[in-house]
Amino acid sequence: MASSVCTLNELLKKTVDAFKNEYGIDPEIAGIAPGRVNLIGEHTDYNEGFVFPMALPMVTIILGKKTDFNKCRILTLNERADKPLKVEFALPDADTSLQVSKPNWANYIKGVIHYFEGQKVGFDAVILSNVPLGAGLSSSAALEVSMYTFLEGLTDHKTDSKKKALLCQKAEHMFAMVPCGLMDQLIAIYGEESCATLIDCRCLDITNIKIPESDCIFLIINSNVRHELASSEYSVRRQTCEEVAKKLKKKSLRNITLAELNKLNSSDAINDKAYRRARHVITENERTLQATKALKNNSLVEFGNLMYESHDSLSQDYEVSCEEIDFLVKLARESPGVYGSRMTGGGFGGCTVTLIEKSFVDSLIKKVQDCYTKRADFYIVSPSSGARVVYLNKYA
Ligand code: GAF
Repeated sequence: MASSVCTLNELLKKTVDAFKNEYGIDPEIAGIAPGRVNLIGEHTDYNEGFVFPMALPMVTIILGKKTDFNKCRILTLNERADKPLKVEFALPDADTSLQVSKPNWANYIKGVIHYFEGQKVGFDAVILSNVPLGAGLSSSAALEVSMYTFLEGLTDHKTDSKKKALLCQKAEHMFAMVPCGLMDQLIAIYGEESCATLIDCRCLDITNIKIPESDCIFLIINSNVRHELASSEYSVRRQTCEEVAKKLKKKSLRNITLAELNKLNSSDAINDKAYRRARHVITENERTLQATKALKNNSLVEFGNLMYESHDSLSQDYEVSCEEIDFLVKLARESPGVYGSRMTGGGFGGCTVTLIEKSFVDSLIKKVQDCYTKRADFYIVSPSSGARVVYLNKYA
């Protein structure tokens, strides 16, 4: 059976109760932001390319209340910890600034407070999330964007949405030391019910495309593996792409055609690995645009085939998949009712996303449970809304 995602109201209620229990008062404001699943367009965002994600019904909630002290007190009900975790730090003044320190999760929050455009205020808060952590479903951006949204609610300061995404990304670069692209922050803000979102990461054009009604759904399968090299290899991929673009005197791979890349390759100016990395990015951009058109035209067979091609390119050319994820995609590929399947997110573990006819979901789940030797989790997901502020009087 697929895990049922608890409703937003249930999650909010749980977070409100935890806040009252911890601080003995009622919370006033909640900032909410979703995780995401990327349907196609992987490792293209930091190459100024195209991505096509959708926001998930799973969200991170940060709720709380402004205080009169220059202090931030935060309790997180992290699903992986056996007991709630707390952090407390002073707000910076004219002579100090927030410092990166342990625990690491708090650095994402400190980074957002540091870059928040509005007035810095002290607060008490509780965080609760049902976005699976470290599973390639963008739990980090959900944390950053929910924090930023919470601060907007507390201070009545509204930042322009694209700027907000960029500031959250900067928080991740500078405080969590992760050189991520911008897809996750943008979709956490711009996600819309019933739609997947085409993002042009060069000019930040955002187009919500309605997913046509059909007998199919998107099924996420969490491999529950996360290989250690994920973060170091991400930086290496990014650097390789930048080097190839530089060799062709271009700002990014977005401006390079396959013919130009092949010419560079035949002059021996790049090695085979760099060639394959760049080929993935260039072809993935093409696939993403084709997939968007296919979805608009309700051509699910074409969309699914592009998902498979994307996976093969990520696995063979970009080399960011792993044995477990390749196995899950292969199982899906061999199963009836499946249109397409691929890894999603940064890679080296995490999740697959599969486009499948509703009536075949149970049999695929059963097959994975029988054949995959580790524990897998399953989520049937539909596209959901982006970040929002909730005023909590009715939950008090
Ligand atoms: C991670 C990054 F955070 C994104 O910016 C993106 O590059 C993705 O990996 C790969 O497409 O989620």
